[in-house]
Amino acid sequence: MDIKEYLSTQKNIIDEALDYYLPKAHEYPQIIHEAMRYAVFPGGKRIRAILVLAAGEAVDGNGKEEGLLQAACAIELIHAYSLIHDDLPAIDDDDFRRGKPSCHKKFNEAIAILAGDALLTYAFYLLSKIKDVPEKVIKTCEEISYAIGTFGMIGGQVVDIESEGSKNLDVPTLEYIHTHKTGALICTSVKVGCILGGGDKNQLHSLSQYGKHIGLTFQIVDDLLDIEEGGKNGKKRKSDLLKKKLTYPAVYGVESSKKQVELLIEEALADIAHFNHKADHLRGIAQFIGNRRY
Ligand code: GRG
Repeated sequence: MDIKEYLSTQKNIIDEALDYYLPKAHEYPQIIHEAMRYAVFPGGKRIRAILVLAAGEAVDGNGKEEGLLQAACAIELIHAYSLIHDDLPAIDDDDFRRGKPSCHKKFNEAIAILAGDALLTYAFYLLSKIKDVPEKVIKTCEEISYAIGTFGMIGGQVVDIESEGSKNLDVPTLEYIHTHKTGALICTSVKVGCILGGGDKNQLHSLSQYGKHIGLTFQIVDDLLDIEEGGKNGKKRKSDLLKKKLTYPAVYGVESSKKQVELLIEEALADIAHFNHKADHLRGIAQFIGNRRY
């Protein structure tokens, strides 16, 4: 299996589905639908959505493809919302995202805030449309809403903002920020794939561990890319160094951070070692996350 080929094929599937599910740009009031689509297309790696599909495959979710795809798109819309809000002047104040003006620069702040809110709202509308037993759909909504709320992504973002500029290199705070701000949505993507794919309790536990390990890895690698590429990762985005952010390389140094990435990927692979070949895509994604250059 060539992981790059797999990721590219899956990204196309996700892009087509997002285009199908999202309100069309010409629908009234046009500006909000244009802004939503502007933030979603052309996308990034779509890694969270791909994780939903790969986790569904790992638990042999045959016949569950449509629900998995809807959940994958919902998670990608939530990711897009978080990026719009993250770029706002009140948060990270970034003028560029994915190589083009960020949403508030292209439109204006009010529309960007509302486009983020609209993507978040639409994500749950999409989840409510999944045709599966109600318990699974409710469990999926519970899982996602918890992961992106104050005990997950928003909690991580709040602590990140609060710790900005702090001179204390506090390791527990750093871990909290990484596992919540970035890790929670990544981990929940894997768990949702398992739930909607029909995985059992033991599989959910193993995949949850895998999700935690790759989620933390994802942000450490992001920190490393930010340093190595001098902030180029976001294409003209302000680097973490400039923002005096608490990052892994700032606390542990570059070499030790790279070592931790290697160890975390080994742990992620060990978490799913007892799964059969249907988890090979999850294995490939873990390695991709550890080695990614973008
Ligand atoms: C309600 C104000 C408000 C905020 C919501 C903004 C926010 C909470 C959380 C921020 C979460 C965030 C932006 C985390 C950064 C995670 C990260 C590394 C993003 C980049 O992800 P990639 O590399 O991006 O997957 P692509 O472009 O590939 O999709």
